Formats: sequence, C-alpha cells, structure tokens
Amino acid sequence: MEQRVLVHNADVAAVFQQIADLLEIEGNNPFRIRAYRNAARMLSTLAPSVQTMVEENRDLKELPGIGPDLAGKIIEIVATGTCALREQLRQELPPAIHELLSVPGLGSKRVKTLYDERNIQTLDQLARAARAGEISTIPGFGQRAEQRILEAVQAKLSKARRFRIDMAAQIAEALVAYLRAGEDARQIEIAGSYRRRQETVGDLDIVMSSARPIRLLQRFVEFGDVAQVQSHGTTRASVLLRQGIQVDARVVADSSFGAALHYFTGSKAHNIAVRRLAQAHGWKLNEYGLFSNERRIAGETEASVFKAVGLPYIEPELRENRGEIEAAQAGHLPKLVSLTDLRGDLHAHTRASDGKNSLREMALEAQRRGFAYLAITDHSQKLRVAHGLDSGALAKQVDEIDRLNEELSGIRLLKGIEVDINEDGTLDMPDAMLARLDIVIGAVHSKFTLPRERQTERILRAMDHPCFTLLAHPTGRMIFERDAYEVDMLRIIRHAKERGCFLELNAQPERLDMTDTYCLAAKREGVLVSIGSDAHSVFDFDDLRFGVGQARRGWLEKKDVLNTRPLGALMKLLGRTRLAALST
Ligand code: DGT
Ligand code: CA
Ligand code: CA
Repeated sequence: MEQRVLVHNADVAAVFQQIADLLEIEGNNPFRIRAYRNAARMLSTLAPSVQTMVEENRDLKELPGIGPDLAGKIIEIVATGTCALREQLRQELPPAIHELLSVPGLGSKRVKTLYDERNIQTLDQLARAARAGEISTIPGFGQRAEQRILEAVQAKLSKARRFRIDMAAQIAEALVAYLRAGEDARQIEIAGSYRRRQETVGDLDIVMSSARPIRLLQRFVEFGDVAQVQSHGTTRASVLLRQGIQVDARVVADSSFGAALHYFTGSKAHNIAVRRLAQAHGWKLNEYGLFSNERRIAGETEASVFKAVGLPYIEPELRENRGEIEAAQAGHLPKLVSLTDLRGDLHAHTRASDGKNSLREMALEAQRRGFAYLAITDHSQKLRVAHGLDSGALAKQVDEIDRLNEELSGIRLLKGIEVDINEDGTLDMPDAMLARLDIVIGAVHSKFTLPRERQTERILRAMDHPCFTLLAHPTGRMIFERDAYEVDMLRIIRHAKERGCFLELNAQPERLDMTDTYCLAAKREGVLVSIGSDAHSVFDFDDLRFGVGQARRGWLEKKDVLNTRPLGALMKLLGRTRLAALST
C-alpha cells in the first residue's frame, strides 16, 4: 500500500515562488512572473487543500488567478513534488544561483543585479565581493546593505559547513559526559554520520532514553556551548553550538531506544532498505519500533530490530546500503577490525625531523600503550620544511634505535624512513642506507599537479625499488584543504600486490587517506593496509581510532590490516617485499 505523501498548499506556493524568482533572474516576461507570484500568494492563504481538490478531480480553474496552464502545474506538483519548468529553470541558470535567493534581504531583483553587474553566482563569490567592498558600489545597494549581506551570507555558509570527525568527536564526547552527569538519561548514543564514522559530519544526532525527558532536554539546552536554541519540545530539541555545529536530540522510552538509535544512525539509504524488509512482512518500522498492526514486535535494541527482519546485527560503519544487507542475508558480513586488534604502529616522527617528541619519548609512549612495535619514520632531506634527514643523520638515528631496543623490553622499534618519492619515481635516499632499514615508507610531498598518467607512473616506479615497503597517504588529499592528486589508484593497488608492498591508511583526521572505497578495493585485490598514526607527538597515537573508523567503513577485517600482525609475522611480511622485488 502506497502511503499518501502530504503536499501542503504552502509546498505548491513555494515551488511557484521559486519559479517566479528564477524567471525574474532570467529577465522573463513580467506578466508571467506576476502570474506565478499571485498564484503563490493565493495558495499560501487558501483554506481548502489543493491536493484534496486534485484527488477529488475538482476543477482548479475555479481558483482565483488559476488558468489552464497553472492548473496543470498544480496537478504536476501534487503528483511529483516539483514540476518540469522549475527543474528546467534550475538547469539554465548557474547551478548555485538560487542559493543567493536564500540569503535574507536578497530578492530576485537584487540577485539579478549582482549577477548582471558583478557576475556573482555563488554564496562564496558573494561573500568575497562583500568583503572587498564591491557590493556597496553597485547602484541601489550602499554600505549598510553590503554589511547586512555579508553577515547573512556568513551565517548561511557556516550552516552549510561540515565538520571534521575529530572536531565532532571533541564536542560529542564533552556533551555526552555532561548529559551523563545529569543522571536523567538512561541510555545515550550519538547516532547519525558520527556513529557511522564518516570523515566529516553535517550535524550531531543524539538519541537518549529517559523516564524524565523534560528535565533531560532542559539540561541539554543548557549545555555550556549552546549559542542558540533552535527548537525545544518535550521529546526533541535542537541547538546550535558556538562552534557552528548543530545538535539534534531525541528522547524516547527504553522500549523504543533500539529503533530510534537505528533510525537516527542511518544512513537514510540503509534505513529505506531495512524498512522495505519490514514492509515485505506487512510490518511498519519507524523510530518508535517495529510494529505488526499496532503491536510492537521489536525496538528495545537495534539487534532486536535486525533480528525481526531476519538479519544479524550490522555494524554502524557498514550501514550505507553498499551491499551490507545482502552480505548479512548471505551470512557474509565482515568481522570488522577494532582498535584493540592493532599490535603496533608503522608511521611515526620524532624531533629529528618535524616531530615534537624525542625518539625515547615516542618509544616510551608506545610501550606504555602496549604496542609490540613502533616504526620510526622521519622525513628524508628533500622535505626541507620538515627538516628531513640525510643519510648521515639517519645512520645516527639507526644506531640510537639499536641502543634503545637493547634497553627497552616488550617493544621493538623498527628502523624506517618516510622517504620522498622524486618526480621521476626515484627515492630521496641512497640505496645503501635504505637497505639497512626495516621499513621504507614512500610518500609524495611535491609536484601534486602532475598529469594522472605521470603521477601514477611516478608511484609505480617508486614501488619497483626493492626496498620500498609501504605507500604513505596514497592520494595526498587533505580534508577541506587539498584535493587528492590525480592518480590511478586501482593500478597502484594492483602494483602493490605484484611487488609485495603495502598501502597506508593514514589515520590523521585531516587526511584519512585512503578513503573507505579505496580500502575496500585494496581488500578485494588482496593488498594489506597499514593503519598508521603518522604521529608527530605522543598524543597523536590517539588518532589511530579515526583510522580504524575509516578502515571499518572500508569493510576491513583484522586479517586485512598489516599492523594487526604480531612482530614475528610482521617482520616476515616486511622482508617478503624485498624478496618479491628481487625475484623479478
Ligand atoms: P550528516 O549529518 O549530513 O553528516 O548525515 P546524517 O546521516 O547524520 O544525516 P542527518 O543528520 O540528516 O539524519 C540522521 C539520520 O536520520 C540519517 O542518517 C537517517 C535518518 N533520517 C533522516 N532523514 C530521514 C528520512 O527522510 N528517511 C529515513 N529513512 N531516514 C532519515
Ligand atoms: Ca547528522
Ligand atoms: Ca540531524
């Protein structure tokens, strides 16, 4: 049974208003524009529902100002939620220009002027022009208008912003601790993209159960970081924190907690797929539970919901409708790697290059954390900004590592380097020095703009070096700052397989490079992934958890991750690289 989607008169009015705006930006016939505006105004105050009128086959031309053309549009909007004309106009104009209309104080006339006079098409361009004082010089704008536009557009831009997982984690953890201290919450989980460990989140979604929801939500809106309370009811509330991130909170009864947690964890695509399974039984699944008619058959835990629709528990990181439902049905869900599976870390820096701590401090911290091994991989000399090591300095460090290894118990320091891959694919360190090391991490730190073919060849040639073990941050992307360089990752993954070397999943939250999909590709091709902290201080080992989150999104299991191996097995694998290279 199709559920009837409610289309309010205001929804139809909004489509007409937008058509009028877009026609006006385009400089269309004023009479036509006015017809849409008048119809929008009429609809926004009309008592009878046009949706009902359409369903009852009533004649829409009875309505004031509605001729055959607009009547047809209303029918189209009621049926589809939009209409062909609006979609066509959206395509003809610069794709982002309708965003400008959403800036308070900017009507279509002003947007058209900004477009005609200064070719402003996006919110970013508008903010830049306002900051540069270019708006106040346009007739009809003036300095006050410019200031108001700047403020409005900045507020808008910050709303559209996403936040890195590490920033979200800080806030989420503080908020959860604060809510727990209030003792009104029985269960608390941050759901949404955060729980699915996406590398960035749009907002935070918090799901709680409580017998005292009103007191709990009162405490929530009084959280110290709240800058603005956007809504505050008896079962839900939304706040904007001073960091610019929004938090949505919902409180349900314990009997609904699992269903609510599942619903608000998403992803939406996953939810839709699970709901379809429920519907196949004639059941209804929503945030309150799984229902057969009015009877709740599951919902207290997520596992109960999955079980009722015939599935084993599916980890949040897998819930993207990327095959997890089918894998669950077939009993082929991966057993995802966890932080405690990691036996050590293969990428760390010391004060010898650009790290903040000494070799000894890094070693002691790794020991304290129970690592079986830590690879010391400072930069090579080509990376001047990082005070990279030349062959002599590295030889000195290698001796120091030998001494420390004799002194320390329970942990083995591996001798390594994060060596620059030169433009021609050679490595920035003499072969004789590389041959003395346990691990050679190659990295691209320059010439990011080489054409795809050359960038790929550069990396493949580096992997051909018999000492090459591991490719650091394979695509070079920095979240929000720098795109990945152009490179053929599938060829690189396959070449790594051929050469017996490995790929890094760099755990720094600004990198998280490789992405989840590349992790999955590496797994499929049988290439082990090293989750490396790339620590530049003793605190950075904490970043490993973000790397593990990304690895889990990429379906990686313990066996797919290089640094889950005990020391002995690891050393064999690292040695095999060389043998594979030498045998070809
Ligand atoms: P974000 O915040 O953009 O990083 O991504 P999410 O996944 O956290 O999305 P959000 O905050 O809009 O909504 C949280 C979850 O709520 C989402 O993952 C799934 C669920 N949800 C939201 N809207 C819908 C919907 O229209 N249908 C269904 N089935 N689920 C929805
Ligand atoms: Ca969210
Ligand atoms: Ca949300």
